[in-house]
Amino acid sequence: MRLLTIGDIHGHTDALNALLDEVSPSSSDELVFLGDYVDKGPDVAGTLELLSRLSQKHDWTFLRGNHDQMMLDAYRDASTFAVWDCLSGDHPLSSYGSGTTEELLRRVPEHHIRFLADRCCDFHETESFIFVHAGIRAHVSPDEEEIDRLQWTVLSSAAAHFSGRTVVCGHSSQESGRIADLGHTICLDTGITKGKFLTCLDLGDFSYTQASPDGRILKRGILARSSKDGTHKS
Ligand SMILES: [Mn+2]
Repeated sequence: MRLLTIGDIHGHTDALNALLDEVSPSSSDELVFLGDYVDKGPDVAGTLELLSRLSQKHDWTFLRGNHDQMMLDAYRDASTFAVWDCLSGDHPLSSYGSGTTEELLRRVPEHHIRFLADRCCDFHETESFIFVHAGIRAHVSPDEEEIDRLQWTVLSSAAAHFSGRTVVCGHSSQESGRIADLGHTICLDTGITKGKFLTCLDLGDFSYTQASPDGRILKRGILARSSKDGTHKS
């Protein structure tokens, strides 16, 4: 059994398909998706269709990112539409057809909304890791942390968690395309929206695989872990 995690997808279905083909996770693997499935990218409809299908077939974990939350809020409450509209990128729902974003939002299939609303969760824990979309305060347990902080915290404010566990997050886009490893925190948003990669990391041996926006496997490697106080370990 492997423990695998995949960073921010943002509608890049081709990259997601390429990664899944390459890594080939099964039901006996534990796979944690770090959230931000929607906005900014080309094929939100395809990504949500694929993830909702996988979520029915496998007992995997799907975190809800701030973009997923904003879209869901806009769907449920029109007064929050403007906030999402500001941050969602141009034509976030173009993969659902033509029309204004407001019109297309009404056309999103119910099972895509249900996936975001009911199947996704705000954090996930194992013995050694805490998975959140964006971050968590160092002295707070995940089940006591505010959802806004889990979804919006920036990596620059990350600090070693009191539990001693490593925090695994996405959200803070790494324009270098590289996994950010602070020792106590690993960030897997490797900049697919900026033409870089979607990344899958194996938290057993720290091997990783990266796919490009056009769905090619471009890179494989082993993450050389930093120690928890941030010093580099060879
Ligand atoms: Mn995010």
